[in-house]
Amino acid sequence: SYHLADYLTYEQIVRFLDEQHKRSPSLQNFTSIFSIGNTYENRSIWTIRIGKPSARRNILMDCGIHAREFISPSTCLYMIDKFIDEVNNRRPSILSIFNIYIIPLLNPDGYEYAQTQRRMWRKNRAPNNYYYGAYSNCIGVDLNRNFGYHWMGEIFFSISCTVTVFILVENGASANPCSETYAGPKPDSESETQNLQKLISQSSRNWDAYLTFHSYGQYWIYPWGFASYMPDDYIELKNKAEIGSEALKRVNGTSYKIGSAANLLYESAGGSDDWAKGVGQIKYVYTVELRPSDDLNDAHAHFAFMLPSTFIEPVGQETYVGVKEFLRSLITSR
Ligand code: 0X9
Ligand code: ZN
Repeated sequence: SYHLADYLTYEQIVRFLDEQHKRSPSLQNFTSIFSIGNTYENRSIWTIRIGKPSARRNILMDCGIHAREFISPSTCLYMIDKFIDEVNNRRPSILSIFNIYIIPLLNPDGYEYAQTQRRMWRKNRAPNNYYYGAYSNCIGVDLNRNFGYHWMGEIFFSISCTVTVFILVENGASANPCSETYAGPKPDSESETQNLQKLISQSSRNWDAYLTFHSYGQYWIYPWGFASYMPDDYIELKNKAEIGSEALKRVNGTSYKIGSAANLLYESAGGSDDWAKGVGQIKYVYTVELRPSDDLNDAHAHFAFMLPSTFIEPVGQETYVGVKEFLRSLITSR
């Protein structure tokens, strides 16, 4: 296995995936690497699948939707390394049951920009100069506001037969291209959004779970984000989140809070999680907000998005254990 001492660049991540792919058994297709499509700046969004030939069920995870959340891609890379250790070993494991698809960096344009130009960049790097809607010099769409399930939290009131009043309720998403939470000119407008949706929609795969890793705050959250009511099956989602977060805590004592996105954090429409559940019809959907805690009594809270690279290992280690225990709990339930 590999020691992740620093936050890698996009180029280094591409090389890392290639090396990981090469160290898995060459005769059998235990791992494969493919691109789900390109970004606005034409970078490939790389994905790795890890699983033994007998694996029939599928799990999807992504990292790096938000550019500045560096601990997220590093945690996906850490988990890739550990899952490949595991697929290489001869004992039966969850990888005999699940193919795990991991997208370590969904927003490489934003990530590259955050690493080289502006550390606190959050959005993608698409310009906002279309000829419908307002022209703006501001760049970037918040990909986690762009997914077309209750996008912008829109509510239509039909008054009589002819007049429709369109009321925008800004559920944590903005119509202003200069905002950090700009939802885009229309739902699903961004290529990063569309590429993830295409992967989820490929009907040949039936996804058991979708986990999307963000930072920060130490939350293991389930839908919905667009409104504060709960999915019908939220008890099951909550139970599995508890299994994962309890295992995670046993590693380094890190505690996570569990709840629905709108209740635990704030209402915000257009998230990849809401889309995965509402449109993609995936049952177990979670946004995991990694370290640090956002509790100001916590010694590490002040690091916020700038978690030092010394945290890559402990965060990766505990998250891997939590995710694995969560996956194990899925084996018997279906
Ligand atoms: O606001 C977000 O997009 C996420 N938090 S972050 O600090 N990483 O930006 C939370 C997303 C929760 N899910 C939904 N609101 N759908
Ligand atoms: Zn985020």
